[in-house]
Amino acid sequence: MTGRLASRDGRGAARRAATALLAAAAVVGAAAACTRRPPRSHAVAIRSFTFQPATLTVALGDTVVWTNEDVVPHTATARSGGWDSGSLSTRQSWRFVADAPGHHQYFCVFHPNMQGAIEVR
Ligand SMILES: [Cu+2]
Repeated sequence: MTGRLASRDGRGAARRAATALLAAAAVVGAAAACTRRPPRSHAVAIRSFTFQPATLTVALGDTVVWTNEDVVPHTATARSGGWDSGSLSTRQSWRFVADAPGHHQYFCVFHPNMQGAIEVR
């Protein structure tokens, strides 16, 4: 009687362990199937005549949002000519969706010494 009960408990424990293993395998499988993360948004502050951060690495599909925190207008303008925020006044924002991989160097047309770079991977 005691032996049979112990044996039955043993089978139950084995079944529970097997269930736990299957659950763990399902979690690992789900993680592997979901390697692409949803798009993110990255903020670049234009502050004290600098882009902060000056360099940024983002994933394809991510958005970069520049916000002018200075009291004078600035731009975020690609050296390639591919994109341009136009003049951003105080507290104005402009967003860019990183839709092509590559290295984007940009600057402010009003203050060309203001420079930044976006790396899209
Ligand atoms: Cu500027």
